[in-house]
This record gives sequence, structure tokens and C-alpha cells, in this order.
Amino acid sequence: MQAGGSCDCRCRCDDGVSSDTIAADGSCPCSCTCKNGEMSRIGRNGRCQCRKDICPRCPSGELAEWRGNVCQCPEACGTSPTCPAGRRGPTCEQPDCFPYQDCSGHGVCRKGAECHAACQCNRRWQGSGCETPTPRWMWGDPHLETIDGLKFDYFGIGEFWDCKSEENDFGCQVRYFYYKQTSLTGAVAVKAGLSVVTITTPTIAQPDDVPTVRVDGTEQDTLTATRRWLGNDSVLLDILPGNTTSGGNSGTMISLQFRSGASVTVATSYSSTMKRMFLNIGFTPAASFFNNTSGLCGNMDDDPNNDLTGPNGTMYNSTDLFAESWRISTRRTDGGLYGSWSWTESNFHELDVMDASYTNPSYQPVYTLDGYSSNVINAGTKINRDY
Ligand SMILES: [Ca+2]
Repeated sequence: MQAGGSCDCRCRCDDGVSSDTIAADGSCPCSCTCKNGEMSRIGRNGRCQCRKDICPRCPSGELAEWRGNVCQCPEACGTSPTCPAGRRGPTCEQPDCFPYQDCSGHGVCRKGAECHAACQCNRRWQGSGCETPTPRWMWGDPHLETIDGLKFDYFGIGEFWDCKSEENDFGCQVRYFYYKQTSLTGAVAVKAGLSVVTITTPTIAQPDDVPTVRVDGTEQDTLTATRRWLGNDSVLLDILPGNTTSGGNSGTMISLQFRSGASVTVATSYSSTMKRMFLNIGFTPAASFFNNTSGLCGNMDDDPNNDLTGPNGTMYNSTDLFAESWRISTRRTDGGLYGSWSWTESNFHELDVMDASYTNPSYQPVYTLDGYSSNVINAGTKINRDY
């Protein structure tokens, strides 16, 4: 008993860390409960001293698990050949993700409750059998991402191979323009069978302006919802007009869906600060693109570590040098026309002109805010907010 009538009733347990309340007989109980529900005491190792806290093996060979205070074998799902859907093996103890037994090579089949099983997909795949790659987006200023998920910034300007897969007859080129010290996507060219679709944005724009969409050089109506097949019915082109009335600011959306399952979605955004439109591009590859892609999208093989590979196989440490390696410098006058696709040169139409914001040789991108005045930083912040 201490002065004031209070009692220091705590005592240390055998491990020297835990404590308990002194019992009436003066002992320190340090009581704890074993997994089987029996009472015991905390030992020198800080654990509850229990003799029977390991469950025995089940007939299936698996360790039983504690449920409540009882060891229970994993749910008995039956015996072969009458295993339920979701299980296989002699005692139906193995997970079965039929028809995606190997989860398409992009995930692991794992047991679930009640004899179920499901594919647990790698990060860049989705679908019940991990058969569908997740979309890759290029938003606003090129915050780039490879298909395997490597994210990087690149603020250079000009024309580049975004992604190509000759094996899948797929190609996509992009053009970046600069605003202050950052760059944005202003144009894209996509192979659609033997056709070529180019989407370009004007140098100066009002909120309700529209992009220029050309199919084989012919300008398309972007003010009317349009759906048509291209490339010998291998690619479905959808044009959805934007809505800038009534305060709405959704841009024009153009999507290309390929028979392979791949798709490219291009959506326009308008920046009132820049008084200019820019593009956001979503690309969903098909499973057949696995091990068959190159360009800024990287080589798709579930491994982001090898994505910074250039056209000649060089692996770069610098994202800047990697992006530069995919620059398209050659020009031609017969691009963007039916049957004219080149795997090495520009595929934009000759009327898809690059203004000085795509080509200004004195442009210097900024990747860090160090050394720049607060005015410049504030201007950059304003653009980003404006997106
Ligand atoms: Ca890769």
C-alpha cells in the first residue's frame, strides 16, 4: 500500500517485459490462453506456454488449422473423380482454376473458401484467368508508363514511337509539344489494318474546338457520333463528340478496337491556361502482345526492369536517353495514307503539321524545380491544376 491508499499491484512476468496484476496469494499469474482454450502462463520467451498448440496433419497431407479452439482440416471437398468445380487432386485438395489452370501464365491459382479457387493475377493483368492486360494511360504532360508498369517522366518534344508490335500489326506514334518547361501529347497516329488514323490538335484552341481526325488522309466529322469498320473489318473506329455546353467540359473521344482484343482510346482535354487542347491516350494490349512490344511502352513481359530498351536492343539506365532512342526524325510526304504504314518512318499525314511548339530547338525541359523562381513554379502548378 502506498501513501494515499493506492496499491502498486503490477508485477513482471518471466519474460521481463509483460506484466500482470498481483494475485491474492502474492504470485504473478501472467495468465494467457492457449489455442486449444486451456489456460497457461507467459514464459521466458514471452509466449504462452502451451504443449498442444500445433495441429496434426490431415489425411490430405496438409496441416490442420485452429478454428475456435479446435484443430480442423481444410474443408473436405470430396475425393477424385468427384471433386467440385474449383478443386482437383486425389482428395480434391488442390485448387482448380479451369479453364485457366495456369492463370494464362500471368498469375497463380489459389484456393478460396468453400472449395472454390481463383486466379490471383500479376499486377498488370486482370480477368478471371488473368487473360487481359490492364490499360496503360498517358495523361496530360507525359507521365509515361510502360505496359509492365514502369512510370517515368519525359518532357522532350517532337515525334516518337509510343508502341509497336509488328507481330500484331499494331503501331502507334505520338507527338509531344511544349508549354513553358513541360511537354504534352498533341497528336497520335495509329495503324488500323491497312488504314492509318491520325489525330491532331490545333495550335491554339477554344474550349469547344475539336481535334482533327484523319482516316487515310481524309478528315472525319468529329461533331457527330460515328462508328465504322476499318482495315478490312479488323478495327472498329468510334468517334464520340465532346460536350462543352452547359458547363460541361468532356472532350472528344476516339476509340479503336482491334479484333485481337487490343484497343486505343484517345480523349481530348482543354487547358484554359494554355488555350490549347492536349490528348490523353489509353492503350490496352491483347495477350498476344506478350513478348512482342517495343517503343516507349516497353517490352511487355511482366518484368518492368527490362523496359528501357531501345530500338537496337540497347538497355538504358536513363529514361531520357531511352525516350530519345524512340524519336522519329525522318519525314515523308506520303504518310497517313491507305497502305502507307512504315515501321521506321513517320506515319502522320503531310497536313498534320508540327508547329514550333513541337520542334523549337531552344526548348529546354525542366524535370526539377530546383533553381527556378517561384513565378515559374506557380505557373507550372497552375497548368497542372487546370488539367
Ligand atoms: Ca518488360
